[in-house]
Amino acid sequence: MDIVFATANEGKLVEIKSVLAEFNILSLKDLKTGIEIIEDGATFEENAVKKAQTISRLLNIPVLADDSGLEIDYLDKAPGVYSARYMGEDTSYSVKNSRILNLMKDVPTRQRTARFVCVIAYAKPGSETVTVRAEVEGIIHSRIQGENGFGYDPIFFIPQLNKTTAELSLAEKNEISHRGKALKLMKELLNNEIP
Ligand code: ITT
Repeated sequence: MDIVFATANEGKLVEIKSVLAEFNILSLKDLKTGIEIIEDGATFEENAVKKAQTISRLLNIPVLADDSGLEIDYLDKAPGVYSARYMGEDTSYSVKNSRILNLMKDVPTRQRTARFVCVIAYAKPGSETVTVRAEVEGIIHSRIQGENGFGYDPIFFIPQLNKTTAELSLAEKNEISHRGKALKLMKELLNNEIP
């Protein structure tokens, strides 16, 4: 079964395709709609719903969308919903991550708490849009560490695993991550509850 996932983020897509392996996932790049969705919501929910509904209405088919980001408590939950645009959309993550580490360089471990948040929305023509949310707690690491994943993974450290999420395999990250957990919740909805 084909499922449209309204994302252009390749890092997300790798994780999405791995968890939703029984579906054929089509991304915004596959659809070539050329449409740019302005993510102007104040919450992850608003942005995920807007992305899913915009593409669902345009194509008149069911569509999934993910809005996610990193909340750093010491930075008043920034970058939060602005995670992709933080310090400029075109700034590389090695620069963004280094700058965050620099902003936090004298901050003790107990004040370095952070979480990744993921909201996935499912919009279907003629039905109420549904959302699921999941989070994973961690701390901002003292250095860039790990090669896997994408975005802020090399600075997001999970003390229980003694690793950053950039040191986890795809399967390990999906097991514990905000997106992995949200995708599993959405998969249950798709398989059981949504007519
Ligand atoms: P789409 O809207 O096309 O899906 P995007 O990258 O613009 O792609 P978001 O607006 O949801 O997506 O921004 C999410 C940002 O949060 C993403 O670009 C990363 O910087 C960060 N992020 C989210 N999940 C992450 C993860 O699992 N690992 C590392 N960084 C993550």
